[in-house]
Amino acid sequence: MAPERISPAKHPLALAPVTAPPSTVDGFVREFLNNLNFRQGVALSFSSGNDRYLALAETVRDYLMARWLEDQRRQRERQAKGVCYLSAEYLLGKQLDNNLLASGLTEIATEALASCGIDIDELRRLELEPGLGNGGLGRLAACFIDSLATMSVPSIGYGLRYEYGIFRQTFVDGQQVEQPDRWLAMGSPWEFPHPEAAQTISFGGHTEKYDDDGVERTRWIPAWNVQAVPFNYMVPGYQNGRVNTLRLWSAVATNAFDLGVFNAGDYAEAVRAQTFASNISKVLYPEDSTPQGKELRLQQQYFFVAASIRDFLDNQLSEGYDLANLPNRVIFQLNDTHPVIAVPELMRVLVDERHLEWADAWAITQGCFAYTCHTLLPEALEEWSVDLLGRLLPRHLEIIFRINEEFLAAVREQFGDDELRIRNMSIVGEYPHRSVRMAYLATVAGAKVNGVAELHSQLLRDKVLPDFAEFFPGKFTNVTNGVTPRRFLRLANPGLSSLITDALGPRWVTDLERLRELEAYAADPEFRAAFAAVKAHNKVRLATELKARDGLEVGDGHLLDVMVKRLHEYKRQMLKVLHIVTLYEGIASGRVAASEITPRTFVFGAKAAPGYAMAKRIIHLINAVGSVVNDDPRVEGRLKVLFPPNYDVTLAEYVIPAADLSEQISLAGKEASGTGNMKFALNGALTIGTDDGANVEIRELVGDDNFFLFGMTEPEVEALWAKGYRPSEYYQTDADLRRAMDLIASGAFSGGDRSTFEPIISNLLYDDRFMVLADYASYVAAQKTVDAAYADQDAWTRSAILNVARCGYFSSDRSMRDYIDRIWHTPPTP
Ligand code: 26W
Repeated sequence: MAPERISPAKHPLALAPVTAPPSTVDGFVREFLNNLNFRQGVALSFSSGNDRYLALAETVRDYLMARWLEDQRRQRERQAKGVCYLSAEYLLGKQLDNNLLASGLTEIATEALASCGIDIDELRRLELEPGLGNGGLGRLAACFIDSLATMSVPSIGYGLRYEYGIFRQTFVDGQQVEQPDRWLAMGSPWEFPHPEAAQTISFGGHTEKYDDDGVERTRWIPAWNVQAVPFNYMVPGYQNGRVNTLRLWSAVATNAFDLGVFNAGDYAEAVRAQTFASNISKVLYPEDSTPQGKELRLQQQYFFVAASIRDFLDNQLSEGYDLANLPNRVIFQLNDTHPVIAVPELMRVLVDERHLEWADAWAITQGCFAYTCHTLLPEALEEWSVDLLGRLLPRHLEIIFRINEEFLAAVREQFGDDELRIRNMSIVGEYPHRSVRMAYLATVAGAKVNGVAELHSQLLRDKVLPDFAEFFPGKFTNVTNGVTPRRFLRLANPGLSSLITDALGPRWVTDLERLRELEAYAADPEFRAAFAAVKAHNKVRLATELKARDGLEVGDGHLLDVMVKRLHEYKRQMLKVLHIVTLYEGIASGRVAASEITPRTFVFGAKAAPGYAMAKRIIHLINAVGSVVNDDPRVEGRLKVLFPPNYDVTLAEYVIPAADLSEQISLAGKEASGTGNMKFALNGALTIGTDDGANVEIRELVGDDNFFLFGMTEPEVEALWAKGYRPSEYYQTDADLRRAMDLIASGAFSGGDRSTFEPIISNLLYDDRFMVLADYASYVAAQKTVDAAYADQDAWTRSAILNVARCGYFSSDRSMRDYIDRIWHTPPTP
């Protein structure tokens, strides 16, 4: 909605540009007390912690507001080509510290609050992080929008404002129990609702053709609709005066309350529409690999993309904008297939509402979309049944059929009547039931298709979408993932940050490749000592946090061996468990002297999708092994297993800077990229990993001497699979493996009950789809080289420094530069 015309203002203040409050301690105190008194409506002496936190947040907002408003005005005025990032997930993490850092107010705020008798750290702890994502994909979206703002690239992030984010994980008798994530309960100071910009989103119904002055057109007669209300979130650039916008949509009923029905006494019916509507943005689907194909999920996807496209066309484009130029004005980046229904939606708007010719509309659409694939697991590729699509979005199904028809005609044109190829490439699949393959639709419509690491993009071309790579030669590219150094180094690791800044100056925060200059310092014993002291300090910080948070004790002076990521069989947490049980069994059986084992604390963090039974059983096993190992005097001081519940962005910010060893042990060819691997390396942890995803690029950059490689490569995995993989053979031939598996099967970790973990053992013996047993020996051998390496602390520290120095490439700023160069062509607007 273009800004409502208001008569020209006369008061000088109304004409003056919006200015931020004075960046002084006094200025901050005044702003803070104003917010506490006038916004929170309490006096300092009667205020609650939450009042003080909300007032602090509002104060930081006020300092960023001027930049934000100016940026919105500038972006709308300049009409420069921008990026619309469409993502069903944003795993943002806590906002306060990032916004303080971006506005350069951390010290002033700390001092200002202290002068009011307030410890800012206490307020930090009160913030609830918005868990609007599952894992890698959601966190990547958050890193990307941070980089776009810091690089002054005109962009908007669009998504869903789930009322309930990713579930809170608790453990009951070692088993995962999900609790609802009431992240909005204590207020949400970082969001700005704009009900005036609500969009009406339709569903269901039918379509009909009609004649429009001799032109046959189609109209959609929907059966019901809801309102999409936008909530704006600030996305501040790092100390560059820029603030981009994240616009998340929330669903409310068009007519939330039916007074007539209410007066007739049917209270439930009176609010049924509201309940029904708000369900759409009620909760995040907690799956991160296996789509459940639920109708509500498709409603969520269409809801936010339809609102986003309409919002962009109505509110970002200048009056009377010629849509033929749209590809020069915006690129809609599809964060996996979840938003791909945006393609038929834009076609519907251009053809049915703006009356463009089909061919013109299709040319525009192909120029406006690009698709990033984040997975290699066939079961993670979304397909929507033709029945469901036809019922919920009848017009979109018609459009998808026509897109497919024209696409297959072009395929026939090039390859002739190769029916098998046609069937393989059809966007509409026939078996087991008629369904729309969303990855195919995204590939056909997208100007570019990219994977998220070199190996992944290669496998996309060769294995997942080979026919499409052949048919669209120039369409496939790669952009290796990255992480924001603001949150995952500057904020999470202040000790290492000041060490780097002392050595190199402050520019590394926005130019991470400068870390390369640290290489020289690896040879400097003083720098090594300072570096090791920082790591030791981060370990104490983690130990304090885990003690306070979950009553867990980190082993003193232990090697911290960390595996934090979603629980999934392809990520092979079971390989880590078998290593721990091997070490434990060796000592418990007396075959290995405890003194021979490098003292280690194993830290796990992992949520399992609630419907993923095997993943939940593995969580149970990890906790069961932990409670036995942690209470066994024979391994006292040697082995500890910690599994703090509810791994999230905030816990990651404690764990990653403290880690010595980063576990990246997925089966080669399964992890698209990984981003935790990058965060660990940048924080001076050494990686033990397979040649999978971005591990390959990390190893290439840090050097083989500074990376513990093990396991099969992707081609070796394929070869073993082709040859026929019999996991039980490894059990029979490897005594250490057999002893470890037998100990688990014996009930030693389940009070003697052999049935508890039997499904895990039999799955490994007779299925083992992710070849845990095949890579076991190589893994355990690599872990021995880790022990040996760790014995030489100085060499270890030197290697850790080289990891930091050589991983500047993995900044999400570099990823953005690659997207701009290879896909978006949206240069920064300084
Ligand atoms: C519909 C169910 C569903 C939900 C989420 C299927 C797939 C997903 C995501 C694509 C899963 C995901 O988070 N993938 C991860 O994306 C990261 C960012 O690119 C990569 O680093 C990880 O390797 C990849 O597993």
